[in-house]
Amino acid sequence: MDKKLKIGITCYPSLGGSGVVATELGKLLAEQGHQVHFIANSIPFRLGTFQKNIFYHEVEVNDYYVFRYPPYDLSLATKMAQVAKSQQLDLLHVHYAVPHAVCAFLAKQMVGDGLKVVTTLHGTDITVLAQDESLKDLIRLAINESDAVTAVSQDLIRETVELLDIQRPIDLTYNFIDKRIYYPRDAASLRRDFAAPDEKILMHISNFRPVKRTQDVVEVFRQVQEQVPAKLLFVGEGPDLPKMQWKINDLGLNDKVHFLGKQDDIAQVISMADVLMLPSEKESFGLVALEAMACGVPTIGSRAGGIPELVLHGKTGYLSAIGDTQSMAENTIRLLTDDRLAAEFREACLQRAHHDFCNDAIRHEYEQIYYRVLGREVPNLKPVCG
Ligand code: GMT
Repeated sequence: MDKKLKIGITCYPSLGGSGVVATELGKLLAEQGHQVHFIANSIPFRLGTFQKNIFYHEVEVNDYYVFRYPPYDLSLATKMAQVAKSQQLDLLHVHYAVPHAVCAFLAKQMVGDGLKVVTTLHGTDITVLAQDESLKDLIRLAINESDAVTAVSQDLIRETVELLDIQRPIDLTYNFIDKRIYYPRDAASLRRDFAAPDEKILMHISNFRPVKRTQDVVEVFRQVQEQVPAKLLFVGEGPDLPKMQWKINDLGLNDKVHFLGKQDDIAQVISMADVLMLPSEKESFGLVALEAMACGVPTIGSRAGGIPELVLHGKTGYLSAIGDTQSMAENTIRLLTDDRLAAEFREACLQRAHHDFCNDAIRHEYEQIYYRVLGREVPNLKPVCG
């Protein structure tokens, strides 16, 4: 019997951790011989060049003039059902509950119970959107009707259960990194472009939304650079960018802060940094902290959401209460001024990232879930982790 699966994956294809995780998982599954069909409104940005066993189906939206808001969700649900039928998919794995889990539920109504649905909750689909009365009941329905639900941290499971009064089991499946991509790169020459030899580099990478508290990053940096020669590099783009620029200008820090924009090769960029700043208000996991950890860079962050499950306080970084910029600055200074401590943290980061969040092991966890919902025996697919 052919034990390989045909899997439809839907995610947000542009910048964002959930899209990155979904795309990297799809690539890993394809490497294992499964057929992976991405169903989305554009090609996921991390998909890269052609890879065997990967297919892409674009959702076309009907924008008939009576629609004030063209119904993307309905077109996506229909496309999911069409692809499921034409490609004989075993299951749909949807990332981010809104609207993807709801669309998968609709697709299943069209196709029949043979099509299984696995939903992965990533963060604000619960912590923000499930608080919205206009969406709450729909998200609860989509979660309850999925054949399996996974979440990327224990804290996200707790919040889902509490906010939506969910009784069904939710599997914990952490995010992962690919150690073929995320390892300490030689960044000496790139580093020289931004910092003098005696200067340290602080870095923040995100989509600059209010939950990221980028103003705290600037405030921490203001305190740090008064005691340690340093530069601050921002990577990404997003709605808070103008506010950040005003604050940097007001503080007279223009010559010490650089904006690099969106970057593709995050491992190369992170490898320049001495610390990653992640002072978020909400953060179900913090994929960027894992990417930094895998490159040997510790995180200075907040104790929001699932961050403490990833960043070990005093070992792979330092965590403080949300908004406590003074404590964050003190921790940063401690790490930047003690070379022995920094080397210990770097080693602990590499160990933890490459052993506890190995892509092969997490891919195997997802496969076990797939075979379970299909009621099939799990083939022997032992992960290979270093
Ligand atoms: O939930 C979001 O805000 C969007 C989502 C994304 O697509 O980037 O981010 C979430 O999912 C990531 C991947 O699982 C996690 O690493 C992020 O922590 C999480 N973001 C938040 O919880 C704010």
